[in-house]
Amino acid sequence: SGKRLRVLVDMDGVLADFEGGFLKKYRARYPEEPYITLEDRRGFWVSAQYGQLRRDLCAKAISIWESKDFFIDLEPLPGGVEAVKEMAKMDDTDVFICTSPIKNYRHCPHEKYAWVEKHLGCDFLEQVILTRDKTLVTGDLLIDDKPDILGVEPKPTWEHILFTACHNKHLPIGSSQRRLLSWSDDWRAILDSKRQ
Ligand code: BVP
Repeated sequence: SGKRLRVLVDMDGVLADFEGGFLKKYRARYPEEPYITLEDRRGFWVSAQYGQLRRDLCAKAISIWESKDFFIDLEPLPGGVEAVKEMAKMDDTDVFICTSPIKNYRHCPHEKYAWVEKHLGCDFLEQVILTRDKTLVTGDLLIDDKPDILGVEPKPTWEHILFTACHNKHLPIGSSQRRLLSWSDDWRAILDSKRQ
């Protein structure tokens, strides 16, 4: 079997429960304000949907993930940490965590590294890629819950596998786009389909 397989795995919404963590802390901080249940979430941007609910709720939503301890406190999504650890042990396979930090850098980049150390171990810190443009990163697969992954490179090397999340589960699946429904779904078959 030919060259090594390189898998890029997103963090928020794929390994870490951004949506659940957001809703819990938003409701605790703003108990009198309206909120959007995970069942009613539509669109990748939480801030945009809260802004549509009421104009001032956009800033209140942003205040949640800009707060200290938001990213480090995120719970792992079921099976994600186990899958990534297993993937990393497979022959001829390189796994990287590929995640976009928010532009307010006070806490987020630090806490993303701390989360990886806490849940995957300090050896895994070698595998972290923080970038606002994932199209510049080369790989065979990118497992990510964001439906549209755009950047300066018009032809990224990876195949985007859409990881199902509350905000994207109603989207019609594009002609050729493949999905991973959860970490209980057959991620090994998706990896095998890319091996030479
Ligand atoms: O750091 C996360 C949270 C943030 O964008 C980043 C998405 O990274 P990837 O999952 O693509 O790697 N984020 C920001 C906003 C609004 C900002 Br204004 C949002 O609504 N949702 C969201 O995830």
